[in-house]
Amino acid sequence: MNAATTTDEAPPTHPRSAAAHRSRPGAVTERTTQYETFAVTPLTPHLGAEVDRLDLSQPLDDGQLADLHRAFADWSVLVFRDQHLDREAHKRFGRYFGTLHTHPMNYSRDGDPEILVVRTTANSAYTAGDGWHTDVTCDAIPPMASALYIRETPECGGGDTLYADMYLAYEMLSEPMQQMLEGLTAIHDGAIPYVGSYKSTPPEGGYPRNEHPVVAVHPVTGRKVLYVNSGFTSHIRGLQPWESRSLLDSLYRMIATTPRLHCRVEWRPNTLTLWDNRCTQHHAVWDYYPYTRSGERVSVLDEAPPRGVGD
Ligand SMILES: O=C(O)CCC(=O)C(=O)O
Repeated sequence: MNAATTTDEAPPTHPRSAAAHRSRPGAVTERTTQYETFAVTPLTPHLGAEVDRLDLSQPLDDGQLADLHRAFADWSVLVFRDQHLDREAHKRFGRYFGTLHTHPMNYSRDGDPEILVVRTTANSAYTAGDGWHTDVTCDAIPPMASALYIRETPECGGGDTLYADMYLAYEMLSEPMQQMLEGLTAIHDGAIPYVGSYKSTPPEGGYPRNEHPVVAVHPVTGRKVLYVNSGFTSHIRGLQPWESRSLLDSLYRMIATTPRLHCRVEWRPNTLTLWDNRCTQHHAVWDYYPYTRSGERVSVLDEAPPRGVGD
């Protein structure tokens, strides 16, 4: 078999035709997308957008909320600049999407259980999220969204967050691979990051450990997503350990090394970024040692566990 034959037989590298791409829900056809009450400027045509002129220090009205939910479904990652938020305003924003989540590592900490402090200094042993992951997928019902408000950025630059589009990751797989993964479930184990990476002492009974479909269906858009992540997923149920390891490692490598899947949020002080944990992964880049980056996160509980194809 020569190289040309191999290429001819391979499935297309882009999962959609240009026409299908442009006609999908929420597709970008212009540089700025106008909703009724605000405009957004995309970071890429498929993932991430900056929202223009929405002041989150004030309660939003019904029209703004409808647009916010629409834009969230369209872009998965929304960036709001120049926000001046106290904790109550930050939490009010989170509650537009549901009940606030308590992070499993907050069980032993003083302070507000709904607020996760994200602060890295020259004395930090690690920075939270410095690897590809989706938030807290070890929970039986993982948080559907997180909203991180960064007040302080490193004075010499760096500290961006990368996001990856899990709709597109699924769509870029070949059909036989999609079909195989759709029948599988995987175990997500909180001990991997919280004990393994962060050296935290687990609560009585240990950190949560739960099983979720490898391909999930987004409850709002109905689109399929690849739902395993290197932060939490330990193995795929029912496979030999070596089969599970090599399959997960291949998927993780694809997610980490395919820039087409990614968008990058460059933080400025007083930026809030909201992301959809049901269809994205993210990676906080710790490239700013010994400088300080600091903020707080709220996350929002989903209403139901991730749903598999055919559930
Ligand atoms: O600091 C960041 O940009 C993100 C931190 C993180 O990974 C998280 O909050 O889940």
